[in-house]
Amino acid sequence: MPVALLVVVLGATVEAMRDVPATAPADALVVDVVGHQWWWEVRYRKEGVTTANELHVPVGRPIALRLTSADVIHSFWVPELGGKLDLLPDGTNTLVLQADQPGEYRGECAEFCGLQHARMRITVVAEPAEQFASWAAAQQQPAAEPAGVAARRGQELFLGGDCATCHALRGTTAAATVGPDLTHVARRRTLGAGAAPNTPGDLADWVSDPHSTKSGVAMPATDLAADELDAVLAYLGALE
Ligand code: HEC
Ligand SMILES: [Cu+2]
Repeated sequence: MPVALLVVVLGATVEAMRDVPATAPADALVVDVVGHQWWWEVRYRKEGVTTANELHVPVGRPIALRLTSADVIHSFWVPELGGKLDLLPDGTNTLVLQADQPGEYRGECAEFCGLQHARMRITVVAEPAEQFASWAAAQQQPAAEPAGVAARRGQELFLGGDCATCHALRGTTAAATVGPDLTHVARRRTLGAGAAPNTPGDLADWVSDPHSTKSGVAMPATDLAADELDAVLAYLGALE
């Protein structure tokens, strides 16, 4: 009995493995996904879009994820979309997936990668082609110009201080890639790879001390004075 059962399971496994394409179809949307401790960098190179912890995809089109890592081994896993593949620091693995239904699919890092491994989540947002196209068009825009005195001061503080040594804001002088691209941060659903929802209160907590939300993150607590922090928050909160 056990032998017969194993043979059946083996047969089913081989069949399933055949269904997982090894190479990307020609019409696939190519997205680079880079694992970091503990967040996901998401780049649509051809479209000129960079974001984090959120993978937007058009429904019904194959997506070729080019997976790599900036540090240790991570693993991309979105159970409802199938497939699980490692992100290696010294190579690129390609995972092809497709969402047939619009919706949000939760995923996570499936390889222990350090202290906050459990808070390394990713959301796949599958939307109809036109909606995806308008999302991408909005993401291609440079960071919104600050409106108002507080936001303008916030931008100066951001660009002149520590923030710009780790983060990028397209259209400004900030171009660092240590942390997530913040060009359209106000549009994202979560902060810190799913560690907190992206509300004004959580954003304030995160910027003043990210370790209270996600201890051990590679971002220091800020040394900005209270009014400076408010200005930076006014600026970031408007980066739609
Ligand atoms: C030493 C590098 C470093 C500095 C300096 C730094 N950050 Fe970060 N920041 C990071 C990293 C790394 C993350 C991602 C952490 C994670 O999710 O594990 C991050 C995440 C964030 C996020 C959440 C983004 C998201 O989509 O989840 C915001 C907002 C942010 N930083 C704002 C700021 C601001 C404002 C400053 C300046 C006051 C700043 N950071 C300074 C490295 C840095
Ligand atoms: Cu990981």
